[in-house]
Amino acid sequence: MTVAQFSQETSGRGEFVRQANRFTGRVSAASTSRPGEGPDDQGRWPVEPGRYRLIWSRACPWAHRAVIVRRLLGLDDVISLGTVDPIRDERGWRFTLDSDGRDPVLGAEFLAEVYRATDSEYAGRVTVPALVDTLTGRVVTNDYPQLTLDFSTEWTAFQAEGAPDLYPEPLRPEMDELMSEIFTDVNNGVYKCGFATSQEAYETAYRGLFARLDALSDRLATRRYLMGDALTEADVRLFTTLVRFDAVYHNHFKCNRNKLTEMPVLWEYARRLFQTPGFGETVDFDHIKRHYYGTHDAINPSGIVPAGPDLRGWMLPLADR
Ligand SMILES: N[C@@H](CCC(=O)N[C@@H](CS)C(=O)NCC(=O)O)C(=O)O
Repeated sequence: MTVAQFSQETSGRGEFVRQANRFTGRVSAASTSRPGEGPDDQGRWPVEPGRYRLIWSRACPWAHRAVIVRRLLGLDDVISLGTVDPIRDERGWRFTLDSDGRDPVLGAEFLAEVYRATDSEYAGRVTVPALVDTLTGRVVTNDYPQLTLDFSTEWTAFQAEGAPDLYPEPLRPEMDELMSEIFTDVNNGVYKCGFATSQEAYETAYRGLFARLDALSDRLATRRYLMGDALTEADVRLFTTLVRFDAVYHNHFKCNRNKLTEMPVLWEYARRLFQTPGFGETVDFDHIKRHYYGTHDAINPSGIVPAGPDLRGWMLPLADR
């Protein structure tokens, strides 16, 4: 019998069906709440520098996305950052990287404490990223796709001067469609390959993944970035999967038609992003590898972390373009 990594998120046909995001609060420039207050009557939390804390794992692609966007927009001093240990124990994400094993701002040892303080009935997986209100110690949101768009659109008053517009209004319809395809086939596609418990579900996800990567490669053959000449959130979203591809997904999740290094357009594109400020310095291959290989016991029961691949290629010079 095949054992699912997440049985509650596995369909009768062996497909991985990701849980919904439980907390969907939004910090909004339109909130009528005053500083220090909770959400207004429309559920909007006030934009307030220094108030919210982003909790991430350096291993997690969904959380990594938020950290890159935060950095590109110059919000590092506005929204603080807490980092969990890449290895979860049976109580979930831990703050063991902090000196006394507690997040210095939230005082919690486990992220699960923060989730429980927000919803004592919460029974799903406790996930990163999570944006936490430091005044009440409650989760505002773990809705990772909306979180980063809100960093771009709601926090403009606190962004660095000259910060890029990562979600330009005229491009939104096309970007939304593209990001949805990237989510389904690539970001979540690698998980659907890795966590499938039937051959058919795996092969369907595998075909979808590589067909989409081929299409993205064609698109990028004539453009510097997915939406043209300027970097957008679509690039951030694709990058966090590409940067994990050879180190983890190719082997651990059986996404092995090709390595990223064997797809020339995507490899050049991913390296270009890696070498762009805001990207490479937020990548931690050690955390990435230890997390995936060390915590998915259903698909890697030994917990052995592969020694490879050789990662020096990420800093290879780029083609003139
Ligand atoms: N919030 C989303 C995505 C975020 C997510 O899956 N994060 C992973 C790390 S990459 C996580 O926190 N997993 C905790 C767990 O599996 O217990 C979800 O619930 O599926």
